[in-house]
Amino acid sequence: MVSMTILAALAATTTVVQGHFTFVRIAHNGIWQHPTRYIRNKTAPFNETWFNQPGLGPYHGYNFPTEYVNLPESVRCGRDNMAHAADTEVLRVAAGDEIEFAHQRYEPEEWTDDMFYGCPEGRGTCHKYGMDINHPGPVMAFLSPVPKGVDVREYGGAGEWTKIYTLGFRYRKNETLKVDWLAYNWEKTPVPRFAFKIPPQTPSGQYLLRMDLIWAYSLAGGAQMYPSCAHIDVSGISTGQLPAGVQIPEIFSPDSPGMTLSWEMGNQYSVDANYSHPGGPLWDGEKLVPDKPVIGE
Ligand SMILES: *[C@@H]1O[C@H](CO)[C@@H](O)[C@H](O)[C@H]1NC(C)=O
Ligand SMILES: *[C@@H]1O[C@H](CO)[C@@H](O)[C@H](O)[C@H]1NC(C)=O
Ligand SMILES: *[C@@H]1O[C@H](CO)[C@@H](O)[C@H](O)[C@H]1NC(C)=O
Ligand SMILES: *[C@@H]1O[C@H](CO)[C@@H](O)[C@H](O)[C@H]1NC(C)=O
Ligand SMILES: [Cu+2]
Repeated sequence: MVSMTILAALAATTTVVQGHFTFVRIAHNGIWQHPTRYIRNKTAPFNETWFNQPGLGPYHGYNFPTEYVNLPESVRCGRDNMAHAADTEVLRVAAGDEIEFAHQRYEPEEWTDDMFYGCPEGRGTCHKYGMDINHPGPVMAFLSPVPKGVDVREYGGAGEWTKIYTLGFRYRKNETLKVDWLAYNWEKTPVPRFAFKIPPQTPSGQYLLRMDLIWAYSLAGGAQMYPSCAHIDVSGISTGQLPAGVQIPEIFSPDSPGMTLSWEMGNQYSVDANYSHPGGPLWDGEKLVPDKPVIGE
């Protein structure tokens, strides 16, 4: 915690980059779109409260985390996202199509084309620029159907959200650090791909597609979130509705599942009894299932 506080304080008072990250790029069926195309941009710098760190002042850069104490809009889709919603295009996809997100660790004024284009293995951002993920936690995606009569460019996400993807951890029984978060590449190897399918059973219609990494630790209320939302319009053969979802920010309150960890789990030594990933159950396209890790070898 101490080192995080110092890092955040540095980032708040200087123009240090790479403290955190934002999901800024989306691929549809393997085709990367330009950075922030189809994804609601954020306003930066933006001033809002920090939890438990009054010394930091209100300043938040583009890549800074969002906390439960922040505005509901910030927790849903990123700081001041509604100011950018009308300018964000809508990506047309078919139910069953593949989506991938990529993250960026530099602030927008530092972005260069070669951070994004021509990356090895067809990635959306290039690992050689230091695109690691420096926080342990699950990466998740959620869908929120746009209410009838409303356009996605006007919808803030106050309705329900259904989780469709979680990239959690591998349990390493024989290691000291047993909780090996898959996105967290402290060994500095390239991050795994954040790729998933829009479930084939997804009903036609417009949705907000929300991507996040949540770094929960043992300080209740201190969890860091990294939300970004894309506008999508799904064409499918299913009619009807998604199963009942959860509400944001409520599902990310400090006492909700997965949002406050024991010291041991926060430091990767063990898994808390009855641990579930945050954000409610996972929809597998047919039913909602508890989003719990598999604790095997
Ligand atoms: C997104 O927002 C950032 C920070 O406010 C800004 O620097 C950048 O130019 C914006 N990008 C687009 C495509 O509007
Ligand atoms: C935002 O917070 C920073 C740091 O505390 C301060 O310097 C700046 O004046 C504030 N800006 C606004 C618009 O309130
Ligand atoms: C873990 O340790 C046990 C006991 O020493 C051993 O039998 C098992 O093969 C090990 N598992 C792995 C994945 O290394
Ligand atoms: C375990 O978690 C589930 C859902 O997260 C909850 O409904 C249940 O009450 C919990 N059980 C215990 C023993 O805490
Ligand atoms: Cu960070």
